Amino acid sequence: MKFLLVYPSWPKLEHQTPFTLPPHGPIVMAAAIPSWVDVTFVDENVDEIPFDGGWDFVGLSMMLTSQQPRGFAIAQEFMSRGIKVIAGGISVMLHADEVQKHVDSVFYGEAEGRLEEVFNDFTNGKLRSRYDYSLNFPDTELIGPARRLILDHDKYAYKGVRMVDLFHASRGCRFNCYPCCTGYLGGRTFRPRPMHRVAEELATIDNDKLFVVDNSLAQDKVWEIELFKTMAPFKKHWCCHPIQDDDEVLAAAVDAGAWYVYQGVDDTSDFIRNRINRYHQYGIGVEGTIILGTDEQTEDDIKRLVEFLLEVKLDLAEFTIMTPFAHTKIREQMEREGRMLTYDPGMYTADKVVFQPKHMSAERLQELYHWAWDQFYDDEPQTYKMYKLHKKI
Ligand code: B12
Repeated sequence: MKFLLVYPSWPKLEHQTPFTLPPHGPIVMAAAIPSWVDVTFVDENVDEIPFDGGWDFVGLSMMLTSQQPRGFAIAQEFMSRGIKVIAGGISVMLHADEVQKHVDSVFYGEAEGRLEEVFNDFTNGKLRSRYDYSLNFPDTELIGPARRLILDHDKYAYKGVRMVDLFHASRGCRFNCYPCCTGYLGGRTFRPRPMHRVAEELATIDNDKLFVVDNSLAQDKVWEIELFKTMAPFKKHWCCHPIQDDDEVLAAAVDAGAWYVYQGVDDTSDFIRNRINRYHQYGIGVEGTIILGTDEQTEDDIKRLVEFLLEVKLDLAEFTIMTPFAHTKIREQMEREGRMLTYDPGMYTADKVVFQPKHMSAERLQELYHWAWDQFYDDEPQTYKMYKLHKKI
């Protein structure tokens, strides 16, 4: 049976350096597909979709809300050829009812241990319109090494440098931060993968650079140190979301090859300044992920924030406009206060204003977004800062 798994393209952030990272959800999902299925994968961010490849069944994997308009057009192309389409992934879980209108079947939840049933149903002509495993997380022991061989690795390079490979050591998140929906998706209980499974997967990765995509590594100190000890022998350089601010943890992270972290920076507090200094003291770089347009920020605060980022010598900065994505605390607040301006998924790219800001007009926030990128990278362009970060390793 010929199954085509498609990852629809999405627009990059305006101002962002145009490189593409390899996808993660689709290759983790593909590892759970029964061995009797012949799988081909296409990432439309780097390749053309082979619509007429003689496919029996098509899967759409969608991570971002902004992938949906393209995803639905792709589904339509295949369905008009009489081919059944199933959709899964983060964006499908966040918008299941909407997605349901555009595909034959919606898969809601994590795929491990569930796909034998889906493919058997399809083969027997009994594909269901919805597979709902939202409240039923699989045992993390079932998460095998992601199926990286279905990726065309040559497509994921920038100026001749191979991009990171994505990898995860846990699911779920015990934090519940205002702009984030991961607690809704993977549950508020931290679910680590068994260390022998982590090591098994690391042994299959031929790239020396990784992005550890776990929501936050700072979930459990004992686990974090054990993870770093497991990673150390593989001699990778890796970036990740926040690491716990603790000497023992940071030292273990450095031993294991910590390269840089993505650190949310929404204000100019001493807490944030100290956090950045501590990473730097340990030789760990910091890419700030900066959300513009929170209710706490006036126009002056945004200007001060960008000065602060230069002062604390952030290695890189990624600015986004606050976006009240579905199933987040900030979305609930904006809806309660009647401040949502649009629900058009194509606008949810994180570089467009989709809500009414508290202290300025939507137009002014949009202008400040462009200003922030230009101002931060005025002296040293993004490509040069990226080059410096790469030179560290
Ligand atoms: C990796 C990642 C990225 C990578 C993606 C690389 C790539 N090429 O795809 C990068 C860094 C590019 C990225 C960018 C962004 N991201 Co991001 N990202 C993630 C992250 C951290 C991990 C996703 C992941 O790998 N999960 C683990 C995998 C295994 O889980 P999964 O995808 O759900 O897959 C499982 C199931 O869903 C299922 N499945 C998946 N596909 C399919 C298909 C079928 C057919 C079936 C049956 C099943 C199935 O099987 C899998 C195994 O069980 C998530 C947060 C999180 N922890 O989930 C945010 C997340 C997806 N990102 C988010 C956001 C906001 C962004 C940005 C918009 C803004 C930003 N700067 O963060 C930007 C994009 C900006 C732009 N316009 O370019 C939001 C989503 C918001 C939304 N509703 O759109 C998330 C949820 C984080 C959050 N804070 O809320 N991101």
